[in-house]
Amino acid sequence: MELVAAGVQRLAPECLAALPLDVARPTYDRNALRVGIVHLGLGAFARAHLAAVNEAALHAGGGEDLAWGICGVSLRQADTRDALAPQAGLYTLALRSADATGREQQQVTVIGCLLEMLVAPEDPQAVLARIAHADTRIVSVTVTEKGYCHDPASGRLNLQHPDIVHDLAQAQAPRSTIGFLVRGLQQRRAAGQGPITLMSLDNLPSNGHLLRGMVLAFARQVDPALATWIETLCAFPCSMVDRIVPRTTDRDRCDVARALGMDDAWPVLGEPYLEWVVEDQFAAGRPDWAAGGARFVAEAAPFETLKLRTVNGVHSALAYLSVMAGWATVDEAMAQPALKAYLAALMQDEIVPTLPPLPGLDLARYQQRLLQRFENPALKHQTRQIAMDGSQKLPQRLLDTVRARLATDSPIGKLALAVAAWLHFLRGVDEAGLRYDIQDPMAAELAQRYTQAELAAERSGPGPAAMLAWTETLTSVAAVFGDLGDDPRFVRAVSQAAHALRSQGVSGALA
Ligand code: CS2
Repeated sequence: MELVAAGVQRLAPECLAALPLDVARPTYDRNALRVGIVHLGLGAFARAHLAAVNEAALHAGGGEDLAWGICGVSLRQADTRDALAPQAGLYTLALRSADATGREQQQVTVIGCLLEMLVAPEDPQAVLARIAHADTRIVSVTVTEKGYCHDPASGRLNLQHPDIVHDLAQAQAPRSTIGFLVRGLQQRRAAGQGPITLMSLDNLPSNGHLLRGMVLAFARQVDPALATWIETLCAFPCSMVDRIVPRTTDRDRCDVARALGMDDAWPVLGEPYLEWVVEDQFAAGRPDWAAGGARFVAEAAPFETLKLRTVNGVHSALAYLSVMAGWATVDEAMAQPALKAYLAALMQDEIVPTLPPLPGLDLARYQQRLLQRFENPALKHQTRQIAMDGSQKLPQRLLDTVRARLATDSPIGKLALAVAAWLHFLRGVDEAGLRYDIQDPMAAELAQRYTQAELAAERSGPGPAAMLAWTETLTSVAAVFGDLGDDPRFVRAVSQAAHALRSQGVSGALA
C-alpha cells in the first residue's frame, strides 16, 4: 500500500518551519538531542503516550536537558520504521474530540523526540548494543499483554514458550522482549556500564513487578550473578497508563495531511485525555515527565487496579457484546441505550465496590467521564480491535474483579454477562451471521475447547443443563480462569448469562 501521495511534500526536519501556525512542533535543538530511552514495542500507543509526555517535558524544560531522546524498537515488523525513516522519525499526534454540538476537533502536534528506529529481527545486535550503551538510562516497554510470555492466570514466565526456549539457547539474536532485555543487560554489565530502569507501560497489574519477575526468571536461567545484579541494582517502577489510541486508518492519514499541508506516512491519533501515574523509582535518573503531565507516586497499584477494572474491564465488556451485535465502533455501541445503561451499572454496582481506597478521587465523576470518553465520536475506535487477545486481558480486567466480589459473597450477574460475552464471541460468527477471526495467542486451544463445549452441551440435552456443561468446559481453561473454573457460583452465573445471550441475542440479554 502506498502510504503517501506522489508529489506531495513529506513531513521532514527541513519543512518544520513551513507547518501551519496551529501545528505544534519541536522547538528544542533536535540535532543536539541524544538517545537516553530505548523503547521496545514502537506501536501507536507508545507514540501517543510516552513519547507525547516526553516531548512535552522537553519543551517545558526549555530544551535544557537533551539526554532523553527515544530509540524505538519494533520487535516484529518493519512497517513503522519504513514509514517514519524518510521523515527522520518525525510524526504527527492528532488528539481528537467533539464539541457540544458534535463537531469534531483536532489538536495537532509534530513529535520530535523519536530519534532512531530499529527493527529487531533485522539487526538484533543493534538492539542489544543500544540497551548496553552508556547513554541509555531507561528501557521502556509496550508489547501488549502477550509480549511478556507469561501464563496470564498465574503470572509466571512460560519457560515452554517457543520464543523463550529460543532465546535461552541463543545469546546473540533474541526474539522475545524478555530475551532482549536480559541479553542487553548481560552485555551492559559485561561492558562495565551501570544499572538502568526497566519500565513496563502495558495494561497489566503491577506491571513493573511482573516485568521484574519475568526478567529475573529468565536471567536466573542464563547466569545467577547477572540475576543478582539486575535484582539489586536495576529499577522496575510500576505504572498506570491511560489514553485511548485507535489504530490509524487511511482516512486519518488524509485528515492529518490536510492539517499539516504535507504528508505523514504514519500519524497516530488519540483522545485528549491522558493519565500516567508512575512510581518514582529510577536507577539512573529520568526526564521531568511531571512537566509533561505524568504523576509520580510511591505506589501505583491502587491506580492500576482502578484503571484496569473500570476503563479496561468496561471496554472489554463493551467490545464482546458489540462485536456479536454488529456495533463496529465504541461510540456506535455507546449510542445503544440498553448497552450504555448496562455498562454504567456494571461499573457502579459490581466494579467500584471492589476498588481500593483512592483518597481525593471523585469516583462518580470518574465513571461519568469514562462513559463520555467512550462516547467520543471522533475516535472511531473499532470494537474488534479491543476484542483481540481476550485470553490475556480477561484475568486482570474482569476475573480479578469477580474474585473480589465472590470473596464477599456479592452478586456477580453483570460481570458474568461480560465473561459470557467473551465465551460467546469465541464462536467466531456474529448475530448477523458474519464470520470473523479470533485474534488471540491461545486461538487454537480456545477453538478446540469451544468445539468440545458445543459437544458437551449437545450431550447434556436441552435446557439449562446444556449451558452449564458448555460453560464448565470453557471455564476449565486454567491459563485464563485459574481457580474460578472450580467455583460453582461463577460457573452458574456465567452459564445463565450465556444462556440469555444465545437464546435472546445481545439486545435481549441486555434488556
Ligand atoms: C483497550 C485499551 O484495546 C484495548 O484492549 O481496552 O487499549 C484502552 O483503550 C487503553 O488501555 C486506554 O488507556
